[in-house]
Amino acid sequence: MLGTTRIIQSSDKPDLFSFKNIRLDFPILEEKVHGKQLVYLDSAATTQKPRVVIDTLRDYYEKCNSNVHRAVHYLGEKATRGYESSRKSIAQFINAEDVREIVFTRGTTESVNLVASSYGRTFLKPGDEVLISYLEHHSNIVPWQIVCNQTGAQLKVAPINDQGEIILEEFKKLLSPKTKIVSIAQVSNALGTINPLEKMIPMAHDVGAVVLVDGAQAASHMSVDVQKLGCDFYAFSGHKIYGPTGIGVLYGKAHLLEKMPPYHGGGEMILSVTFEKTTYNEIPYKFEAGTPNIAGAFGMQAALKYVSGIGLDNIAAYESGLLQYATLKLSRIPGLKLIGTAKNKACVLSFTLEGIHPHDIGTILDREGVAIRTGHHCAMPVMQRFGVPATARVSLGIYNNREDIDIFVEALLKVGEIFR
Ligand code: 7TS
Repeated sequence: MLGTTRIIQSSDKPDLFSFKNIRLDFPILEEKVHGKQLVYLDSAATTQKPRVVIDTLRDYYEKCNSNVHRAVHYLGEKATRGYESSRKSIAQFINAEDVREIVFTRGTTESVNLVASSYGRTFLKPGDEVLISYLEHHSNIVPWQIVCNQTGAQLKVAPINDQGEIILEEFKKLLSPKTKIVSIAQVSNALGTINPLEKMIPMAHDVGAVVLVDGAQAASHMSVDVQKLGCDFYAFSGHKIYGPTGIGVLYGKAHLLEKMPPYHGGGEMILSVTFEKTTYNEIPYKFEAGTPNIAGAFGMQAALKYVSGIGLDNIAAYESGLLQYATLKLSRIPGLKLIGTAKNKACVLSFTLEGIHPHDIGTILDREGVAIRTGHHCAMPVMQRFGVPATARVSLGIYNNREDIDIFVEALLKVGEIFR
């Protein structure tokens, strides 16, 4: 159900979706902040939730709440059916070949840690290498540092250019038969760069490495087809795709998941337990110890249905127009420097304003009702690469429009006036 959104039909663009009414699906956008209408420009941190997701969560607790995979009673079966139906929707959403390839996690961070701990600790040995890039979020850096320390493998980092793009020749040079794992974001959260995975994944496979894609910032902005990408693992979070917090996904090719040991031990992930020997459950349950976030899985399914109803290609086209508009408006502001000007970018605008600390920008904008993020965006190496301690970051979602950008730019001009 798409709430109040509407499809407009016109002869030349038959299926173009109207984004005009989408914001009406998001109750939080009615909120006033310091007496001003909220303008939410922090969707890279977390997206707001459409009513259909909120209603699904309430319905779940009012009509369905029960534990999964264990009870024969009505509610237990209903909860299990819904939970597994969500898994199926996720498999379809990213075009996984097999529903068993979808592991529920708490989010991207847990998905990366799962692969680093389980696959990494099992298969990495001294002399092996793990390759990441300068663009990565801390959650795609630190788990690899931990596992490298534990196994004696070495962490290699592909550099980026002044536009914030991975330098492909350098990436290629760092690949060798020693490279066992390549882990790369599809979209950078700090800069918005969309990485050319269609080139990078085959290069990594050529040397025999497995590839994990951190899709945290990608899945809500573009259609994802894991079979077409050819990645071995793909991680994303429910809360960044208009779904609830505390639920996420690890996609893994079945033959890899099958040879990986469990990540957590406990209930659900076993077939039989004696003190002498435990037999593990099949994939994906082997990786889902304990009571999972059942309501989250229901909410995530609702969110995926919602964005699929709009169409990921429509979303990508709409947001690309917004990004162009915002980039043009920001380029006219004196003293403003965009950090991250890749040719291929998603809806993220990181910037500095000469002589003004990003936190001051964020605080003053907040008084105007405009929510942006300031800081290092959990991507400190990116800040170091560009020689700044922090940036101000605007990140857009499907509910944003040109008016939001106009209000933001006007508020930003006020910041300039206050400080100059
Ligand atoms: N990878 C990327 C590229 C991210 O942007 C984030 C979160 C994560 C991983 C971790 O996702 P989580 O859902 O497990 O927390 N990024 C941000 C951000 O840009 N601002 O707040 C969180």
